[in-house]
Amino acid sequence: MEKQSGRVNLSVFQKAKKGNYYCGDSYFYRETEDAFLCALADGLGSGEMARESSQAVMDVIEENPVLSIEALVKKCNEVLVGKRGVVLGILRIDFKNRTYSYSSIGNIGVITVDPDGKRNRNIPLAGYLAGYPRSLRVSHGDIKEGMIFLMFSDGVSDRRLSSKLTQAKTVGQITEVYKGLYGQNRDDDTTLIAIEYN
Ligand SMILES: [Mn+2]
Repeated sequence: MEKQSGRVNLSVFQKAKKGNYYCGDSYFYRETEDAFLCALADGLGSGEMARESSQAVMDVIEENPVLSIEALVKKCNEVLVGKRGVVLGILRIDFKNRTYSYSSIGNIGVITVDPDGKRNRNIPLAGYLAGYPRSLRVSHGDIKEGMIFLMFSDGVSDRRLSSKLTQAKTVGQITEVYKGLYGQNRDDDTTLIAIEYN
């Protein structure tokens, strides 16, 4: 999946765990005049039930794209009552203020790569969302042209996201190279989203 218009380029590599039809990971993105929003959820376990939870959370985000990250997480939590839990990452880029913010609950990885190649790996909060309130940490920063964000489920080991991989020229190349090197190696549902701000 690739998007190459607007201010943000995006490329996604997604595959279900070996032998599964349903991928338990779901993602959503949307770009408007004001902002870019991207979210990734990994339903606990795998298969159809995992998919149901991660998709329910993406539906909430799709229906409420202007809410703050904190408010989105709260709403996502509400929809999970009686369902399997999820881990969740949300990234928002605000074009007017030229800032970004993201939050990760549980094992959704976020790596930022500055235009000069400096990488920063977010340490996600432990745990998961499962219908009860929980604390949250939101990271903020100023966006720079050429900045890259990688958001990925735990089917992607961050050891595989080497600086060589992130030096690729386009987001499409990042996911292509990943797929070529590790695409067959899937002990878990795998989603890698590469995002570049222009
Ligand atoms: Mn997983």
